[in-house]
Amino acid sequence: MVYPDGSEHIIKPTRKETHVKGTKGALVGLVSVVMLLAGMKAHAQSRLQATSTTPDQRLQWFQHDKFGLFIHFGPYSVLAGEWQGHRVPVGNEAEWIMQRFNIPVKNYREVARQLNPVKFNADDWVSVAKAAGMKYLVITAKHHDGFAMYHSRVSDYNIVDWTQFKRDLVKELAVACRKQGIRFCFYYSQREDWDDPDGYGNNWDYDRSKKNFDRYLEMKSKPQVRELLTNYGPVGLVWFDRGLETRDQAEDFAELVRGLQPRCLINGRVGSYGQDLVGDYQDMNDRGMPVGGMEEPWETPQILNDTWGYSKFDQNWKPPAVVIHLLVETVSKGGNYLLNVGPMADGTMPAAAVATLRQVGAWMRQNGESIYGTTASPLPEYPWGRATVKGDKVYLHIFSWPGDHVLRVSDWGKNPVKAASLLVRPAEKLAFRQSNGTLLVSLPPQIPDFNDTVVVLEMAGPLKVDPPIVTQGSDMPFQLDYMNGVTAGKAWKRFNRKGGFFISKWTGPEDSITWHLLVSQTGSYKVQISYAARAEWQGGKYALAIGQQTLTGAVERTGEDFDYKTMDLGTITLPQAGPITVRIQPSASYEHDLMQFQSLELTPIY
Ligand code: H79
Repeated sequence: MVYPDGSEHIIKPTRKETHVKGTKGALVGLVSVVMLLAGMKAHAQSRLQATSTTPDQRLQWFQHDKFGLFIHFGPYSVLAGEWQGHRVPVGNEAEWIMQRFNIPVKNYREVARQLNPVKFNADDWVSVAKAAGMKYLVITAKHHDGFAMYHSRVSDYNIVDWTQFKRDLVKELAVACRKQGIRFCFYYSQREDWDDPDGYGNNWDYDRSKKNFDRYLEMKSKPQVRELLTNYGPVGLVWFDRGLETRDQAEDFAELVRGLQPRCLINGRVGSYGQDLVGDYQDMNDRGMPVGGMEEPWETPQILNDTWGYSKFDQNWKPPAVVIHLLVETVSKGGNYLLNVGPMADGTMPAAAVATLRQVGAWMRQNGESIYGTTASPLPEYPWGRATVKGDKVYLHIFSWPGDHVLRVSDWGKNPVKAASLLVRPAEKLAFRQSNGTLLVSLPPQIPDFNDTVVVLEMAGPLKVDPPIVTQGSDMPFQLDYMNGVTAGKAWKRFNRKGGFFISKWTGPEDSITWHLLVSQTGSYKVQISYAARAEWQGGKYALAIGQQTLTGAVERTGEDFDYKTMDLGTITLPQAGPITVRIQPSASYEHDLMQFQSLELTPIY
């Protein structure tokens, strides 16, 4: 298949699989020899580095497309939030109903038998995504309940062999996606399986002490992922959930995906939530939104009401404006918005969800230019809205229209503007002027779009914004972290379930974090740094420049990933009030990350 960007997506024939498996053994063997030779150092090197595509190439479409449709559909959709008179409260996930009421496997299996979405039409679902301006679709091929929504040869607990419906829903979606130009992707819960005595989660039917998780991985989870990557054409991404126990297990899954479809993306939840990223990009927590922009590719899974799987009780639908604002906010922070619909048991989508997505789509048809292909904006979150950026264009998204029809864009600096207009009325130029670092744009008196009116600014060059200034109250420490710091080189602002927001990926002196401080209290300061480092990163040197003074530090092992510790770096003196720069960077080039940086604290002492 050739994609619109000209790239080709090749699925390796299954024949090759055995080959990949064979070399994997050899590769692991090689890695262990290298590890023996080089001590712990090789440990930091993932065995996944030798693939035919780079993460940048794989991520191109994802970072351009921004907006995807998540679909949660399975036996839980039949129950629709109710089991024997017990209701899943609104606000809780209806697809968790089996676990919530400890429904015995034999009963849930009967529910699954009743799954018969007679009104299902793959083209209808895909056209809902298409009409909304979404570019990829992620279907739950198997959720935690263990039921496969495609024709699996691994287990007959699947929609074709188990139900009277007998159709391969995933296959029909894959075909419809290809026809309509939407990237086909699937969700697969690789660890949780409430139907299988060896999967995670079911402690009401099964004796957990007898659980053989390896058996589950080898006999069901991996073989099913293999089927899905072999029989359904090119897959845009695999959306794993809830992580795995060890890094090795996660790398096994990543290797399985790479071996079959080298261009297919892998989301961050393939690996343990307590460890650094194994996949291609990171997912926020369910419905999570970062504070400030992330520099690593990321996505937020979001819902239209308050559940993923359909609940007949939940009518708490977000209005189109809220969906548009969340999309814009996500994109303004460099992320992707994966928005869920839970279809009903008959195979149709709730009318309210479809209506909302159509309205979002109407907005996208007019304003898509301000979403697709944009990058994170360096401008702050404004009370009136958000900004997105593409090359020399800045898009100002107005969520709340100023009463005096003058839009005030603070923190603008001195960036020269060539022209301003509404995105939907390019011919009518808007008057603007700059005053003391604020850009003022004159808006028309009538609000063109109550959801979000976009003003496009044509610039003479890329937007440059002054770094944040970190100020100080009396006796207050300077707290220097990812939010107020500026990264350079490979140092990246990132997120991890356990690690929270942090900065890492820096390996050499050209990679740094800088803060701009305004000192008001002169005198002595205690300097402390908080970071996490694996054993094999121990001894890495870094330089910490505070104004004219430089401290050097050596990285100490703190434990596993994200086991942050706070270390004393000594005392310094800040003799003068006024601006100073603080910068931290690796002193030499390393084969590995310097550290997972959390914060630097300068505390006044007397
Ligand atoms: O598929 C959707 C969720 O079912 C899945 N991820 C999204 C994409 C998910 N897996 N785990 N979790 C979400 C987090 C689990 C939260 C829980 Fe609970 C809190 C499980 C038990 C308590 C929420 C509340 C679910 C049941 C009750």
